[in-house]
Amino acid sequence: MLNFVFLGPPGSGKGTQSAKLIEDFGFIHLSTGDIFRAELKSGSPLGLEAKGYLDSGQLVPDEVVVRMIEQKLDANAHNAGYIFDGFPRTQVQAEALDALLESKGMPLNQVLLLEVPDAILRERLTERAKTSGRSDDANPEIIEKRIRVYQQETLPLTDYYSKQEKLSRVPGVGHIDEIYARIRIALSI
Ligand code: B4P
Repeated sequence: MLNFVFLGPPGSGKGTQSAKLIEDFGFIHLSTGDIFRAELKSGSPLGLEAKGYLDSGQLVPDEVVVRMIEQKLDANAHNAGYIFDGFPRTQVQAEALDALLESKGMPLNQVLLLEVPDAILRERLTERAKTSGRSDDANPEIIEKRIRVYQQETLPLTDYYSKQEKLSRVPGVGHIDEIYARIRIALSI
């Protein structure tokens, strides 16, 4: 079992690379962004609660995110392991994930940081807006907000995971397959 976190700014390719890893290795994918968008689409109370945060590029409150992950982990006991994609995004979430995994006797093996310069993130998200229908991709101000929130709230987690000796930095610019090869080397799979 291999459990790891994908850390990276919005548009760094966390979802793109997760899809390839799932296909090849059968990991369970826990993408908090995907889950919120699915809940929103189904009109559930959780989706309605998250909507304002997603639309404005802000983070959904920690207690909501942690509660949701707790439920998904319980519902998904699995051997191959978990990809935590876009979670944790704050120190509170990182500590909650450590506690949750410890309570289940599951290790967090590694944390991969996908590094991509801001200018390329802006290009990718603006391009994705043409097909994704995502309101948070369609507005340049919201994109800037998401990048700022990442730098303020999420980037400090690199220190947290460096201290645990779990952080691997992966350059996230280049062809998707090239980046995938780097990730496989980093994970030794
Ligand atoms: P997420 O769904 O996590 O969205 P993301 O960061 O925009 O996407 P990702 O990095 O996965 O990029 P992708 O592979 O799609 O978050 C959305 C929102 O949900 C947040 O703003 C927040 O409100 C909320 N949320 C989520 N998790 C939360 C949490 N834990 N706590 C609180 N709030 C939370 O790639 C982007 C684009 O680039 C795609 O179009 C792709 O095709 C392209 N691309 C990828 N790799 C490429 C490459 N190598 N070259 C060229 N293009 C590439």
